[in-house]
Amino acid sequence: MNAFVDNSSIWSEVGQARPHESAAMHVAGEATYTDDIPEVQGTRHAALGLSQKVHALIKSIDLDAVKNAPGVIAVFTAKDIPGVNDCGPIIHDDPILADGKVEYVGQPIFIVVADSHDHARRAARKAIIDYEELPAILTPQEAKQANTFVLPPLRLQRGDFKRAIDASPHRVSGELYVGGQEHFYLEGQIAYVIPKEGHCMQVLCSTQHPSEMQHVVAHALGLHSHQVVVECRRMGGGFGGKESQSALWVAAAAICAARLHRPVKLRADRDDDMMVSGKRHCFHYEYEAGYDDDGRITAVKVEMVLRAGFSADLSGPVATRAVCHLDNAYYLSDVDIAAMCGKTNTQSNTAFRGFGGPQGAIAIENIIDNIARNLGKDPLEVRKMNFYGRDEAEGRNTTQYGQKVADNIIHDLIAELEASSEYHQRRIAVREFNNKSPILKKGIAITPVKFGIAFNVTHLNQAGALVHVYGDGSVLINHGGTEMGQGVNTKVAQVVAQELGINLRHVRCTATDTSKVANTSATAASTGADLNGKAAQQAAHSIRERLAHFIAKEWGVDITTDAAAIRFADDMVRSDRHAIPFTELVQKAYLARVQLWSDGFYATPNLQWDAKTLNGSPFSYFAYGAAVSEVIIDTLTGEWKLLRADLLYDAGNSLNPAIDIGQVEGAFIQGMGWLTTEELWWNKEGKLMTHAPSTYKIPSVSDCPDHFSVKLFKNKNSVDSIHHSKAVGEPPLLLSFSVFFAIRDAIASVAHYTINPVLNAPATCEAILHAVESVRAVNMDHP
Ligand code: MTE
Ligand code: LUZ
Ligand code: MOS
Repeated sequence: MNAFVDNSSIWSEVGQARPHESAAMHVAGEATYTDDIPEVQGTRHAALGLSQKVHALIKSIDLDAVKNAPGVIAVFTAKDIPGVNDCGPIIHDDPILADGKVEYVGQPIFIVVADSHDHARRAARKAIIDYEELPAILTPQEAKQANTFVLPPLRLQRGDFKRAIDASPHRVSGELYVGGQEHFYLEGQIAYVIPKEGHCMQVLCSTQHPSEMQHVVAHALGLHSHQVVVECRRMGGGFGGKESQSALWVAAAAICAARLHRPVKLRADRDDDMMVSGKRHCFHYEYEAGYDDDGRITAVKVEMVLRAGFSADLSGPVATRAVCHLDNAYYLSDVDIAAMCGKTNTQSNTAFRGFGGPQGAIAIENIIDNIARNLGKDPLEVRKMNFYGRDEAEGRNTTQYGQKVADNIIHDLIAELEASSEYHQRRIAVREFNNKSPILKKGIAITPVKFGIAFNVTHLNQAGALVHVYGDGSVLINHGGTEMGQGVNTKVAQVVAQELGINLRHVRCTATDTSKVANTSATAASTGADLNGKAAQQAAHSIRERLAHFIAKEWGVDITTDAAAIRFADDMVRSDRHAIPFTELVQKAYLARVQLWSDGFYATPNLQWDAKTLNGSPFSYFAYGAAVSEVIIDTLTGEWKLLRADLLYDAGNSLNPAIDIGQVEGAFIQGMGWLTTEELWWNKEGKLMTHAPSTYKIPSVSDCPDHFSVKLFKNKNSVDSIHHSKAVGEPPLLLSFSVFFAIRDAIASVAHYTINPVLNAPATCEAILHAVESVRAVNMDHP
């Protein structure tokens, strides 16, 4: 292939603030989700029968009442699965249907198929199951106590923690608990499976990982991968919850379809979805850190235990990312970090926006917040002091896992935000307000983000694409990424339009389809546009090359010496002396039998990781950001409000600033929900009681602050990412730390900032009130 020709000086589809490719269809209700696909005649509907016990042996299952319920066609249990009873993504410890034993309330035991969704759901409740109950473990702390883990513990040490802590002038130690989070995608889990000739299966489903769904169905049915086609047009949100955990629903529907030779749809209603599926891991931390008089950290030890749930799922890579994000934006010289995946009798926790990164980074932010208050300093000052160095000469540029921080822009980014948000003036104003206001108290905090981009499992960093140019000049792209609202299709289409020098309106992306691009990775780790953008660019580049060679010959232009002699821009193709509309060139090329479609492939270069020693350079680059949040709390009720938020995010050369700003806003508000109002609560019997919006409170539009400023930092990715952009999907979720620490700042004002409030996440109104009262009590004891 010839050298890459950059046409960005004459054409710019990339970098434009284009609306999401489906925006008009979204608002018109025209966009097709899995449940909107017209049903094939004879379609049956499935529902899952769920465990009522948290941990028990199944003595007997009486399904007579289920079978005799109105509309019921069949009932299937584990023994009816034609292939392997497993849907685990890495370790095979995830039964599709419980076999002899249940390990959480909500675990599927059987599938009932009926003539309607309603009949299936009603029938599913009629089973009589005899259990022999076993002792259960619900919290990560209990799991650690009992020494029960789903995977071996991880430990990363650098330097000499013991020596460093002994030599530290000051120390801080304590515990922290940060709760989990329900994904609350608007579209629940769903799968629609249609049997085809030769035992083949067509699977239409809502998933971030069509290739994994293909494997799961093949294994469960004893088929080859080439007999299973998985298609996903779009999701109504995934947020990590449809990376591995769409598998159960897909497998269950496929088992029914195979056994009945009928199309079967399984659509989870909200309560079942929340009872069955895994969530963000909650974390419990024990920490000890040393620091000097200025607040510079000299030693850190953190032991994290996460609630994995009953099986491994993605807990291993989540724990690894937590370990690799404990540093956030800070250089930590001597560290001892441990992460343990506690096995609990709860839903199997999974990927959720940030994938352990937020849980790792919040631990160090909490330590820094404590250090600042202990020293009576502005936490921003302590944060800055601990940042990675600007350049290698300072010797403060290597992460605890050995990767060089080569492009550290956090100093400049924070400086810009500090100025534009008037942080210092407002911090003074907050303190003045608090002096005069006995009941309502304000708080402010500024927090940074550094987030590693790439799957931390190296081989997953690959993608493929297929680009077709049709005779009329219109372009159709199929790539391995999936659309969940994040705009990957818009961005990939912009990349292809850029490459071919044509208007975006001529380019469209199809549904993701395992029969078009094979062996794809999940759309996850924020790499969707990075990976699939590069693959599609390569495919489009091949087509452009062929067209350029063809027309150069026609025109008698020599492109072997000057690759830029043929230029693609503005729906035209030009040389110094000729011009032809792109469409006309395509027609000419077709008649001359030039191949007008191409594949493309991309594998992220320069990644290296040793999973045993937790050492290497697992990330392609780092994305940065920072946020300032100002809150007000009511010290009599614990109620609070976010008054103002100023966000600055480094999207590199943004592929689409409109979409990126939307991603930053959404991630921030989603993170704020995680750290404040969203509380998962299991009762003593181990039943999740917060399994509907009535009891589980996600943020609403009215929770957005009146003053909400979201800006992109002017930067260009120093590595050769797609058009030097940076990923945006997950990292801005960590910007919500500023809300949590602003609340903590407001609480601390009650004792004139002399006491570190004990505050876990989520900081619900109750938790805030409790923390205020505890701080007041301590203040009274030691005036
Ligand atoms: N944005 C929307 N609207 N819906 C989603 O489900 N998922 C997030 C993020 N932004 C999500 C989203 C998560 S968890 C990831 S990993 C990325 O999008 C995945 O897409 P990308 O890699 O194309 O950014
Ligand atoms: N690693 C990662 C992963 O960093 N993010 C992910 O989403 C992921 N998923 C599966 C395996 N490793
Ligand atoms: Mo996102 S948690 O990597 O799907």
